[in-house]
Amino acid sequence: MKTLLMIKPDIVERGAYPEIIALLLRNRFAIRRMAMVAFDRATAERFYDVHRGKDFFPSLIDYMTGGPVVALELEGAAVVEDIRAFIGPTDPARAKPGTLRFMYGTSIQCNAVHASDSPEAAKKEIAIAFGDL
Ligand code: FUP
Repeated sequence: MKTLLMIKPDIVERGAYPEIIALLLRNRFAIRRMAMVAFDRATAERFYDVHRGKDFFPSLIDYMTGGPVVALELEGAAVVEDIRAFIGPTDPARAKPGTLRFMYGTSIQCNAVHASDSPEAAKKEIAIAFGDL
């Protein structure tokens, strides 16, 4: 099973992404591919298609296109649920110590990382992030 973890632009901008990669490796997540990618608006909108029309959508797209992200393809038997547990809930204020969003998130929007929420979403999101045809 594969999934996508994405480190968001403000974390990349402030140079904290190597720490997150180190934490992933420490926690024995297997990284299969990794790339720094600058999303254009159309690509970011396709990535967050399920949120199109919501009030936070324009702001989310501004944020996600504000600088490059680091995309990581992870592989493991239960990696979709394991990485979701490791990042914590969407709102960093509700996240538990030890989770990436607790450690690096500053608001619901600036919550440090994204991880696919199902194997189907992972397939779509990996293809978008890595530009697979
Ligand atoms: P998650 O699966 O935890 O990334 O959360 P969602 O798919 O619900 O939301 C995707 C992204 O939309 C979040 F990471 C941040 C943004 N968002 C907001 O900015 N405000 C909200 O109220 C909800 C989500």
